[in-house]
Amino acid sequence: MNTEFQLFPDAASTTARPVDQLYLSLVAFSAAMSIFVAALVIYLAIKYRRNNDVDRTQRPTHASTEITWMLLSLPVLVFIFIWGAKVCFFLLRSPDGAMPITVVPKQWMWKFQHANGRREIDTLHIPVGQPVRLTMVSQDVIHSFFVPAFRIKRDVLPGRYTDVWFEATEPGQYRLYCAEYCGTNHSRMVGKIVAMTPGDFAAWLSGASGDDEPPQVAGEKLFEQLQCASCHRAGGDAPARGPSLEQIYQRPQPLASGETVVADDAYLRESILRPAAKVVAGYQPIMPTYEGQISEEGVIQLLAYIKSLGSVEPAPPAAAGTPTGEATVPQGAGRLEDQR
Ligand SMILES: [Cu+2]
Repeated sequence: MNTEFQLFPDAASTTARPVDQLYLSLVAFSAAMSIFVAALVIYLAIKYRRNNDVDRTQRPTHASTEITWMLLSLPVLVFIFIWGAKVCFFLLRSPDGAMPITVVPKQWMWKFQHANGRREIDTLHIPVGQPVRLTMVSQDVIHSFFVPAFRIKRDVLPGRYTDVWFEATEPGQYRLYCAEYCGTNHSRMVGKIVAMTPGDFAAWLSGASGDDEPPQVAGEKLFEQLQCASCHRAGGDAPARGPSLEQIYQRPQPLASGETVVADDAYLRESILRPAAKVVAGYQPIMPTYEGQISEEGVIQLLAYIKSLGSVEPAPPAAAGTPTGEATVPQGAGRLEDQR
């Protein structure tokens, strides 16, 4: 972390280069255009000033001037659009196998949890050379996760999961900011990212304390404590009052409304907090709401437990030969482990 003045922040992630190239090219292009237009204005103003003896008979029409400008600028702007879209998709799509970390900020701190349960506040340790994917949801108002050295910024919203990924390239410490005004101490909602070599990171991660339960273990306890199993038990003799949660993750669910919804994080979260919103076909809307009774971290733990009960992988793109929408081989328990 460099405290002296820098025109540009460090460039310490794989996203920094493409973002900088695009940004600096746009700045250079805009500067060149501004200088060109300004120079033209000055030149023509002097040349065609009143009483100057010049040929004024060849006046271009407005239409021809505008069509020329459009034809000249169109390819340039389309080129910039395609370039920008490429960088945008690169930033939005996290690579497979990215290391999962959950982020639940609140006024005014950043709370992180690693897949093995290790928790941190306002400091996030990560390995260099490995993509990291943050799943984020706010406990209160809108915050924004901003690491200038990585050139990433993503809003963190209450009530909705957002994610962001990055891959650090240089060990070191980098500033983390909240980039959305979130109340009195917003300006103090800062932290740091500590990028470590993979060896150092593995050693650091294994230093989890006794309180740092893996989310799926904490989730299973919460599941029992809230007595979810009394309706959502697997098997059993009497017909269950709620659908079984075995291998439910990413499985298409037929709804009472006739629609079908994939049981992803957003759907499972909604079904815990607002069970009546999307009731599975064949069941009564009798589940009570858990809104206000479970924290966002609790919901994430429950989701981790539900995922550990197995999942169906989302259907691969059509090119893979599997018809879209058809579920593929269920993954055994421990999907979280697989992702590590
Ligand atoms: Cu904030």
